[in-house]
Amino acid sequence: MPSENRFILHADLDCFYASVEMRDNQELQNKPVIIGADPKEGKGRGVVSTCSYEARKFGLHSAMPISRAYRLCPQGIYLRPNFNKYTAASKAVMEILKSYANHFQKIGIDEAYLDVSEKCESFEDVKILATKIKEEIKKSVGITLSIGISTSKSIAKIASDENKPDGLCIVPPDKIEEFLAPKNITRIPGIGKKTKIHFYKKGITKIGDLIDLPLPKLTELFGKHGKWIWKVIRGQDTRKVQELHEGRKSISKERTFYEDTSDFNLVLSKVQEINEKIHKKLLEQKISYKTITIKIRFEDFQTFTRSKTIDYPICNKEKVIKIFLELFEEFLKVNKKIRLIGLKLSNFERTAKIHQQSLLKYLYV
Ligand code: TTP
Ligand code: MG
Repeated sequence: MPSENRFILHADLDCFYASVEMRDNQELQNKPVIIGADPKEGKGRGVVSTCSYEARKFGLHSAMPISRAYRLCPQGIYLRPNFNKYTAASKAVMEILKSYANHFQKIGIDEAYLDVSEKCESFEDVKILATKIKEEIKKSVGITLSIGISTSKSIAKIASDENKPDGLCIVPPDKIEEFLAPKNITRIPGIGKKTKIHFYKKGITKIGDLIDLPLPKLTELFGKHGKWIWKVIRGQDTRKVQELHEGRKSISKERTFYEDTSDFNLVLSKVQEINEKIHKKLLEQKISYKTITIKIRFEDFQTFTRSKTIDYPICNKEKVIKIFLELFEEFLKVNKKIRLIGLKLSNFERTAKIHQQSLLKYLYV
């Protein structure tokens, strides 16, 4: 289906953990509620997991050291997380969201994409549907969420953040450029803290600075990022809404170093970073794998892959690192710098196929 004929929703719960706590204790409503480590009157270690919108007015946000949060907002109500409650609330929300979608994809504990192209004919239809979804979740789970709607996943995601909390933001194709222009480039998925520096150096900070650049110019400046950006800002991100396991046989990620390197610790830390990301997705979707493949590209572009297949499906990031080290060993003696490193996990099995509960626990350490 051409991307302009799709209707994609991105749903994201508002200050999720804090919302659940406020739902369960009326006294917390409209107060600065902070979920995270114990602040110990400013001496505590650890970070803020999330906080209510009241607390955000004091400058608090996720991942902020709890000691700093306490200094900024000593009158806040500081609570330890209660994950069982959040998991139950997430499950209830996801079931409702899924029931409204033609295609559904859960992302993490409080986010999901819905493709509703087969049940809606216009943005007006989608708006009615989104309003209904919001009402049902509020009524049966007791918390609010924000929904972004557009014709692609990336624009829907940016839109869900637009009018938080309890927001609804619709971006039809002819409004995409206008919607994106004033936003910082880091709102484009894939442009993180590190990549943004490359853009800033070229005087590009806002998405509007990119809109008039033709595709060849963008690829010349930013390589594969250029092509991706060009597509995203035109609403041409054609990624499907689908669970990871649907039609997918492997998951892989690779990283090119900013400068070719012979520092093994750097290589290993990149692999660990990739490994964490991949496992986050696999764990969410309860997928295990039997084959681990590594990819190495040297400074002269010579590229090698090495694989190992084990007898039983696992989902164990420590084991992957062990196998990586095993497979990498033969390259330790190569007297060339490394340009790229990659990791692929394949030969998938849905966890449901593994029957032994005790084994399951062992595999998901
Ligand atoms: P988010 O959706 O990023 O944040 P949020 O739902 O709290 O707030 P927003 O209204 O801006 O969407 O994350 C969902 C939950 O994940 C959040 O409630 C707590 C948890 N989380 C952490 O524990 N640490 C973190 O650094 C982040 C970002 C989230
Ligand atoms: Mg959220």
